[in-house]
Amino acid sequence: MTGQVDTRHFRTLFISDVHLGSKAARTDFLLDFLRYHEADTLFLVGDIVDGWRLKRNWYWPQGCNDVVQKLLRKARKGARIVYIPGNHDEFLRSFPGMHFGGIEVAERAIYEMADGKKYLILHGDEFDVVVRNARLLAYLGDWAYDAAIAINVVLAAVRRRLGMPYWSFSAWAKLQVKHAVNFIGEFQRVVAEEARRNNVDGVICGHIHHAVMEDIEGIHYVNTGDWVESCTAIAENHDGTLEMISWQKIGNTAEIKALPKPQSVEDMQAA
Ligand SMILES: [Mn+2]
Repeated sequence: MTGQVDTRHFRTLFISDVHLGSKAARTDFLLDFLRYHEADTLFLVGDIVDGWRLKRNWYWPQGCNDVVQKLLRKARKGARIVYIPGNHDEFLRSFPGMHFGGIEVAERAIYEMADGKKYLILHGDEFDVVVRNARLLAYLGDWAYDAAIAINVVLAAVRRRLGMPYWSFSAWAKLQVKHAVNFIGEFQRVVAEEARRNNVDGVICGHIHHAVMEDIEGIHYVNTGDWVESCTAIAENHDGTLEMISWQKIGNTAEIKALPKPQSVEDMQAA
């Protein structure tokens, strides 16, 4: 099949975990994706730039500039772009409400789809500590849950001060292969619970590099995946329905290229 790929237009697009500045970032696939997909609103759901990686070792090939230019051009042409920082680009968290080049920065957002359903949009790293200590926290109760999230924020800041890399959920989960599925399930459950606390119908997050759309006890849990391995985005159609798009190809063809597996611990730590 070599059929033409037409540009598709959506009400909203959600992408996350591009990790620009890391060698694992698939800027080639992302650029191609952005070429064929337009939206009125584009949410960048965190870890778009890998500030942690860049601080240690500056790596910024032309592909990274091309992605940034493409996004800025979309903003100039009238798309609303909202950047929700993640743990790897948390330097932006100091600037909520800031605008740069037509891009708004917000810590999290509540967004209404065309069908009236409301979604909480956040990156998700604040729940790492809850996932890792799920059993203990369940035993200690609600106060410990809130305290754990607060402590996670402080610990991340301390680690950053000391120049230590951010603890990586997906690298850690991959190393604990036997338990990884449980950890992913626990993350999804905790994030869905946060959506329930916010009285919304669903949640769209990133962080764990595990793209999925599913119902979790009445909450629509949606994860955007990443542009390191899965190369996925979530799109909202004009009727409010959501779909997952996987884009591991280049050029105006239907050819799908196999993605190489991450080569090193460095790549895995991109998460
Ligand atoms: Mn993250």
